[in-house]
Amino acid sequence: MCATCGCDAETTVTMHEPGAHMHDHSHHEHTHNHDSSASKVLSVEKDILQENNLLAQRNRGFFEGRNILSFNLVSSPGSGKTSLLEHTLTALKGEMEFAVIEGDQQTTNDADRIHATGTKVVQINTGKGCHLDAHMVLHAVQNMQLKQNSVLFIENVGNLVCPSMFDLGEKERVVIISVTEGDDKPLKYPDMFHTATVCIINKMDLLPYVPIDLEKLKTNALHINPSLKIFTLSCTSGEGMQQWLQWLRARVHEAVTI
Ligand SMILES: Nc1nc2c(ncn2[C@@H]2O[C@H](COP(=O)(O)OP(=O)(O)OP(=O)(O)O)[C@@H](O)[C@H]2O)c(=O)[nH]1
Ligand SMILES: [Mg+2]
Repeated sequence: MCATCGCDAETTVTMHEPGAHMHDHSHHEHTHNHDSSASKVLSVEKDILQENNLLAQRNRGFFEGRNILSFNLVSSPGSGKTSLLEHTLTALKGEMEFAVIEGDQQTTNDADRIHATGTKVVQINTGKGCHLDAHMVLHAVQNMQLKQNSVLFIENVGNLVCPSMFDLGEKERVVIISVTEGDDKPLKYPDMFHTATVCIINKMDLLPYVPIDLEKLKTNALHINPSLKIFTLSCTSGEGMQQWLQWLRARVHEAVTI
């Protein structure tokens, strides 16, 4: 259960009996009752998101004022966010100025990995929190002395649900999914794919070993969000990496006047 975002407030339990129709609402039971305590939970959630949106706007202004192109990297735990950053930062070193904000519940492991590439990095530990929010990012960037005309990557906490609700003020939201996660994930976690602008399908080197329909995964992602830009790559073998790097170069060129 999430301790900070109130995202359990609308939990529903759906029971499927053999032969029952999938969308039969008579089989839906809400785990909370509709009394005053439930409505309090909902209004707190609304307040949290409203406050977050205001701070996200502030971040957006901060980034735009300094011509900083910002990316929010989101995925399930372990899909390859840090691996993608390690490859990207190493490959494009010297071509452009980068900074990274790392979000994890605990440890500085990911910040250490980014630091090893020679990139400026700040680690945010969210404790029991399951996502980064705009306030955490605002606080981090105020202490980072980000350069004008630079690129900021924000690696969110590994979680395919809650980070979708929290705008950080980013320009691009990149959802990463690895082939080991199954082709139905965009349908089961639609908010993340709906709010993303880019989708990276990672761990393509494992494709021969896992029962997944890659075309179905792409079709499902595009069904949720037809404007998603999709890349297939492997951080391990390097296949497909050049297409991502080329797109990133072009995107930075378009957005950042160096
Ligand atoms: N086979 C294979 N393994 C990969 C690939 N990319 C990442 N991995 C491995 O997957 C594991 C998780 O990678 P990370 O980059 O730490 O994933 P993450 O999304 O940053 O994880 P969290 O920050 O914990 O959510 C590591 O053991 C990586 O070596 C890939 O393309 N192929
Ligand atoms: Mg990571």
